[in-house]
Amino acid sequence: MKPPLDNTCALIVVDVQRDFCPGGALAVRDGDAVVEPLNRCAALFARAGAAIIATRDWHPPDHCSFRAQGGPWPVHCVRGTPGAAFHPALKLPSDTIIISKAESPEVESYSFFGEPGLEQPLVERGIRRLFIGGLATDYCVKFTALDAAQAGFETSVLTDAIRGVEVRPGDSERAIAEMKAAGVKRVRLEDLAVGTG
Ligand code: VGL
Ligand code: ZN
Repeated sequence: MKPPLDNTCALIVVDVQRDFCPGGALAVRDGDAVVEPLNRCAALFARAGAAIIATRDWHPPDHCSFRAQGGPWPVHCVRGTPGAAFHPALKLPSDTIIISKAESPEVESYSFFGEPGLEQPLVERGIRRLFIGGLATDYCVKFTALDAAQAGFETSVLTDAIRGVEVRPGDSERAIAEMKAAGVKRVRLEDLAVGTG
């Protein structure tokens, strides 16, 4: 029996931004397929009194992860540009907590927990269970989930609300295996529709 969703839970919607969706600067194949399931999750979590957090990759124009600076990626998610905006169909409640990451030029951060202490406000709110979905399975979703588990949260990845970059084919599968080995649970949306609603 799974405990129902309640205010000890939080949904983390990772980087559902235009640049990671088809047509974007660093498009993830089928990246926009996460929008609809995450919209349903957000509604479910809001109804259960759970917190909703949305992260966004929010780079300065000269970020170290860009090729011109010697990094691996094309320019993407430059703060304030249309490519850095959330996917237009993503529906988040007005009290969603928005966390920007990888904001300083010289630091890459694939994880929500990139800066020390970011888990503290969650702990103080009594949040113990984190459910993670979004983009990309093999980068920001993976590192956020690994850090969450490491920080002591009961951590689940929403397997039908994630998609990977797949720089090498199989990266997403390997990322899921790594998360599993670190104690991250795999949860499908249909498993979440619990409680009395
Ligand atoms: C991401 C590559 C570069 C991600 C961010 O959100 O997974 N991937 N920057
Ligand atoms: Zn980035």
